Amino acid sequence: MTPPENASAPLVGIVMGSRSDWDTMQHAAAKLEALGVPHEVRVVSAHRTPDVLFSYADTAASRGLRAIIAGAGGAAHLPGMLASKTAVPVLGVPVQSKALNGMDSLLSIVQMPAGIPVGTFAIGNAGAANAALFAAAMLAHDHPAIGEALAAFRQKQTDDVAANDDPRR
Ligand code: RP5
Repeated sequence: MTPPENASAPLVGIVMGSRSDWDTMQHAAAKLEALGVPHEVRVVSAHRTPDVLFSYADTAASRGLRAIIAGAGGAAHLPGMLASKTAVPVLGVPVQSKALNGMDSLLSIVQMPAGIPVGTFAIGNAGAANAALFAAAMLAHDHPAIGEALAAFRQKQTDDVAANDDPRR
């Protein structure tokens, strides 16, 4: 018999290349929190802690993670390297870099050669928030409470626009 799933075990891992990415990646965490998606947050650098990256990827599926949201800036190898080491879907968030405004991050993450996909989101805060909403959508079928929270979020967003449709008010 399959043991019951631990309701508080993280389903989504949020990882980032540096603590300096948290300003951006906190928007993913906030959305997951609001939707009641169990998640964890870690700094894992492809360049500075490659062994940690490998072990994080190696254990992701067996620990119950169903999606990894990976944010990085500059030569942003983290999402692609994670994807190369785990079958857990990786959602990449290009962090806005100082030198090139995040174009470097975006191209590093989005231009994966065929064979190892990384879902790539917008540069910066919007990308982090949308990666979380996407992860929630991936989980919705198997976790109805997450699906209901996501539907309620979307309905409220729609209602807010309708209730404020005159920009002069
Ligand atoms: C990347 O280098 C990180 O993802 C971060 O966006 C960027 C700069 O890192 P720090 O020098 O701020 O640690 O690996």
